[in-house]
Amino acid sequence: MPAITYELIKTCAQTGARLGRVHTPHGVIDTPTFMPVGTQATVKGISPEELKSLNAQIILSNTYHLFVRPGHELVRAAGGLHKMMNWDRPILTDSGGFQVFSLAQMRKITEEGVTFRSHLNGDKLFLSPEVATSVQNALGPDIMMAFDECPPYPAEYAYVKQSTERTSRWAERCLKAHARPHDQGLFAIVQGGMHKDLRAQSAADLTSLDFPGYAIGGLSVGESKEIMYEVLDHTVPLLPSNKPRYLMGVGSPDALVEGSIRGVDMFDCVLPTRIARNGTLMTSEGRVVVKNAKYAEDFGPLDPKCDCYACRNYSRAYVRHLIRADEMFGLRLTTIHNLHFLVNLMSQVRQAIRDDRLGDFRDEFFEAYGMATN
Ligand code: PRF
Ligand code: ZN
Repeated sequence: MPAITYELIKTCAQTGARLGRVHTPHGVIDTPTFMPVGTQATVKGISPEELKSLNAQIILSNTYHLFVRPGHELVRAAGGLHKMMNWDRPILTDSGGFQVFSLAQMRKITEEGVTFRSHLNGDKLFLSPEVATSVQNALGPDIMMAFDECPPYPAEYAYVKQSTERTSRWAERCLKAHARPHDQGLFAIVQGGMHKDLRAQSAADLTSLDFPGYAIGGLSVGESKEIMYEVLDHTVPLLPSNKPRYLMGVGSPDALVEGSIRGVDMFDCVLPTRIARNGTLMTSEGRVVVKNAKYAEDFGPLDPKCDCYACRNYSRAYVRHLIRADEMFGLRLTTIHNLHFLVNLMSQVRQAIRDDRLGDFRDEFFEAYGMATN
């Protein structure tokens, strides 16, 4: 048995959405799913018990960050990521192939890999398909990602073409370097920018190799939502239907629904946790900037339709006060609420697929949430 398998339960008759399960060494993930991001082996401010009580089934962490600090050998010595952070449900790690391009300084890309300086102390470091794979073997997530390059947007066609071809060669090197295929699944990442022929070539290259799952990278990098959905419409059908499909770095509520409709099974994004830390809530009525003066005497819950720990116990007025007074509990409450909002949204999406009415659900949801606001 491979470490990761996908079980299709049903397809929504109204859309193309898939209801399924991803089986991992640390348990089952109901899909479509949203994965909270714990970049540095912690979802900022939230304990594993709290993540469980808001029904998170899998979290994401980052090779780049853990490689730079505290180092993968330290995580290995601690018994792996699950043990070190006391999280016994599935974990996925990104490969560093995105963060090294967005965070590191003085990058130099060659066929061999990427030389860069740490964003923390300027140390000279090197990541390659082999290094990113062995680092992820040491960290021990259930799902690890191939080392890729996410080209910037916009970029010249010729650049995207050579970068995408290199990402395919790198994926093959990751597969060869992977030392734990029996208990860790390695997913490939389809690139190709906004170009349909390059997406098709990338998908053909990668699906000719036997990965247990496929991600779509290189989206949500500054293009419009229309372009992103067009590329998704074109790319998802090129992926095998018996493997999970993961849309990387996408997590606005409307994109979770639109992505699910197009057949995506997994999503991750820092958006809910990042905006929570600047005092913004995702609610059933759209975004609420709870820091604003108009909530000073609002003694209702953060979201009237939510039953999370924060909404059951605390008011907008109290949370606004905590944030203005720089009390960390305020940011913990907004983070708990926003994560619950997206995890719960995906559970509603799964129910709508079960009921063959995800198209209707989308219309109702956008009507209440406001599509343009994210
Ligand atoms: N590649 C990797 N991680 C990613 C992306 C990618 O293209 C994206 C793009 N939205 C987010 N995270 N490895
Ligand atoms: Zn809530």
